[in-house]
Amino acid sequence: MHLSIVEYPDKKLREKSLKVEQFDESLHKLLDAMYPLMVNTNGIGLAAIQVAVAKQVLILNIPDEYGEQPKENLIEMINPIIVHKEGETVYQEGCLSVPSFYEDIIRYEYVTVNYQDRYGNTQSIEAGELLSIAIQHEMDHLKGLLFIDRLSYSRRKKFEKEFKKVQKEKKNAL
Ligand code: QAP
Ligand code: CO
Repeated sequence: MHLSIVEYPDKKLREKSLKVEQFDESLHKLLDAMYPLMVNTNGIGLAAIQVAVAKQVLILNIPDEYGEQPKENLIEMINPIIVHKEGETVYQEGCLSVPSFYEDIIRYEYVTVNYQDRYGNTQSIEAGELLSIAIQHEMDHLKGLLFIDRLSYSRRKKFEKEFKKVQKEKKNAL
């Protein structure tokens, strides 16, 4: 299965992802193809819509205390729902679909998420720190939202201006 990252401003990223009903081989093939793509592009989280598949599927691999991302730490979430949220935190987020841009985003500090694994079994996780932020960022993708949508009006304007400038520079370099 060949996958590539859909980048902003592609409208595909605005699609709402559909609930997964079939926990079959095609789901497993998708998950198995998303993992190497995420690792090879230096990602810590990836939603299926970022590879043009509008399904409620996301993967997370938060670096450990040594900055490593062993596959044992991979979390695969299907049909996630936030059932509890608490506190507020700010983190400078990036996104594989908005390469080279980083912005401070406000999120819940802790979340409890119910989801299904690749076999359709119900799971629950209580997350804090970077995992909590990553879950919320990836779940936004399932709703067609990007982290830049959470910027204030003036910060967003500034982002769009910078984005246009970088696009122009990239075009001129060709
Ligand atoms: C979402 O983001 C996230 O611009 C995952 O050039 C962000 O993996 C979760 C990346 C912040 C928690 C906190 C971005 C790689 C990776 C880039 C990513 C880039 C190369 C972003
Ligand atoms: Co993202």
